Amino acid sequence: MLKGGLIGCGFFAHNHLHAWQEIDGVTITALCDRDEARLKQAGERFGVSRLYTDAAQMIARETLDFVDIATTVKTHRPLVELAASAGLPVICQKPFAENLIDARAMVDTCERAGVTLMVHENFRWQAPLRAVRALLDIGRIGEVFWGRVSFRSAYDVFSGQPYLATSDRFIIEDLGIHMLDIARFLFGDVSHLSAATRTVNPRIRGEDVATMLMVHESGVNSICDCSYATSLQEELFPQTLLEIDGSRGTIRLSANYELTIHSEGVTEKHMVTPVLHDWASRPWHNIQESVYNIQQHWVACLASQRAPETSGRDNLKTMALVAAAYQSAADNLASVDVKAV
Ligand code: NAD
Ligand code: 89V
Repeated sequence: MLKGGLIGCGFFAHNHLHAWQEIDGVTITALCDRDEARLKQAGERFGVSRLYTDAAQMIARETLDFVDIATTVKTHRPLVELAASAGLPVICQKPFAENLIDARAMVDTCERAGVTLMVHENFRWQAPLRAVRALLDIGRIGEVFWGRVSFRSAYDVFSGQPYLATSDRFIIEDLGIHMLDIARFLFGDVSHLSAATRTVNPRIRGEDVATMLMVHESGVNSICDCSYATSLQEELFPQTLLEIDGSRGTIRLSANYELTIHSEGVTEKHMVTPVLHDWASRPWHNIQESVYNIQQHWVACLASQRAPETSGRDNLKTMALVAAAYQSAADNLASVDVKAV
């Protein structure tokens, strides 16, 4: 049985903890949070009695097989480095780092220490997105030449995650990062990117609308568009919609998980509704299912000594897209050579 220690018992960590409880071969034996009330509440809710307000103490006193970091971004680098210095495999929530310098340093530190590092970049683990990727892999629509990854909503994310309203950077760093990672997952790595941003909601500090245009190394052209200022007749939070055009047809992932495949003149429709785990709640169940999926993948990777799909090194490429998007938006939609970022 793998023993994990979780650092950061806030809003999102409860999803990690529920998922760990459901996955075979793993158990969370210790929790850490600087906030004693949150720590105690999580300990009671998940039946964990080894509680720490200091991560270094937890790592020194416990016998752990890995560390799961679910704090916000500013603490990621010191905590990842702490785990690596103790020789422990480590999971780190997204956004992995505030900048590429920190991100590269964290990857180097873990590689030097010989510890596995996975970024908890879970959106690509959503079942509907995996279903689309499987169709692309078998060539259902021929050679893909165009794609769109879209997330448009007016959901009040700030009530659960108040820090999102006060950070200088908002939607690209928090949500666009998922969209960019999905674009990489579906269409491959990116050579050039241009972006434009807007701040529509006057009560927040960062940008809440972003549109990114990419040229992928595969030749695919794609658009990632995201907004938290878009009030639709039907609120679709937190669904990611897809449009993909290929030489033999098209794939659309539309509202409420309706998948349409139009290939060689024949149209098929399927529902690819996410599983509702018994601890999950709508509309978050889509994300909650992906948390379970990525953590199950982590356990399988540790067992087979495989690099996780969203390893730290892999995530540097998604981080580079985030940096390129802010760079382009600040420079009037300039085309950014992603390798030079
Ligand atoms: P939060 O502020 O609710 O929780 C973070 C917790 O970490 C707090 O309780 C805080 O006291 C604790 N903490 C901070 N530094 C610490 C340290 N050095 N040692 C111990 N405890 C420490 O934040 P949240 O909303 O749960 O977000 C956490 C992370 O999860 C963020 O990076 C966010 O972007 C990410 N997130 C991911 C998803 C997803 O789907 N992948 C969804 C929501 C949030
Ligand atoms: O997944 C996330 O990172 C979240 C949310 C989907 C709410 O933007 O912050």
